[in-house]
Amino acid sequence: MKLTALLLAAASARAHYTFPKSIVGASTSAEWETIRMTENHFSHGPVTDVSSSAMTCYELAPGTPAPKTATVAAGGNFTFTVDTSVSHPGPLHFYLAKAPAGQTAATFDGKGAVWFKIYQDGPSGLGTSAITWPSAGKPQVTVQIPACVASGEYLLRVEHIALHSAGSLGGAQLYIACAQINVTGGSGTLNAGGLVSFPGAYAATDPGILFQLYWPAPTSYVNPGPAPVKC
Ligand SMILES: *[C@@H]1O[C@H](CO)[C@@H](O)[C@H](O)[C@H]1NC(C)=O
Ligand SMILES: *[C@@H]1O[C@H](CO)[C@@H](O)[C@H](O)[C@H]1NC(C)=O
Ligand SMILES: [Cu+2]
Repeated sequence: MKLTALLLAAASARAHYTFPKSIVGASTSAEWETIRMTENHFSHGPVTDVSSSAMTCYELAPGTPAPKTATVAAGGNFTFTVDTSVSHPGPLHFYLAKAPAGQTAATFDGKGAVWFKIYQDGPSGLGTSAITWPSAGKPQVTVQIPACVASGEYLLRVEHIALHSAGSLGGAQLYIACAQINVTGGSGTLNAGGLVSFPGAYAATDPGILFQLYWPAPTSYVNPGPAPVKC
């Protein structure tokens, strides 16, 4: 009995994931070197309350920055490694928030209406029993930093929403982390428009959060949050 419970706990911990390292060009960081250590760095467990303060960056110790800020060219790619892989089905999102004047990526807490979405994806196989998202099984996830953002320091927030249990309220599992980045060579022409806050941008009843993945086979999926910005 006890052994079964332990094995089940171990199996479910393996099914969860974190985003511990960054890769920019040829440079791979150490774990939690450019990414703020998350509360689930050991358990790998998700955020399930979209109104919780953990929705910002899921930090283990808010106020403690990552040791380094990664430099990335606007228009270039930023990769988060996944420990060990995106093992649940659901959408991948990336958001940026610019550090306000007088602050750096290291000092910025990401609170308030500061975030804009730069990427979201949708599923294939809607209406069938084989709905899949592009990130399924990936050991790393990559986003292109828009060429039109202003140069400067930002928090880059990765969010994967696992939908396998999302058919009941509070069942969606959100896997979140924030990297500290320094964007260089941005044109600064982007008007990001209505910025959103985390927590705040999502409600537990949003159709992309409270979502029945299996039967009857869903024929559409609406990503929560704002539309991604376009250059
Ligand atoms: C940047 O990332 C995108 C999306 O993952 C990928 O398609 C593209 O090949 C990457 N570009 C480079 C130069 O790595
Ligand atoms: C960010 O990049 C700018 C331009 O290259 C540089 O002057 C600045 O020192 C960098 N800041 C950090 C924290 O890396
Ligand atoms: Cu899991």
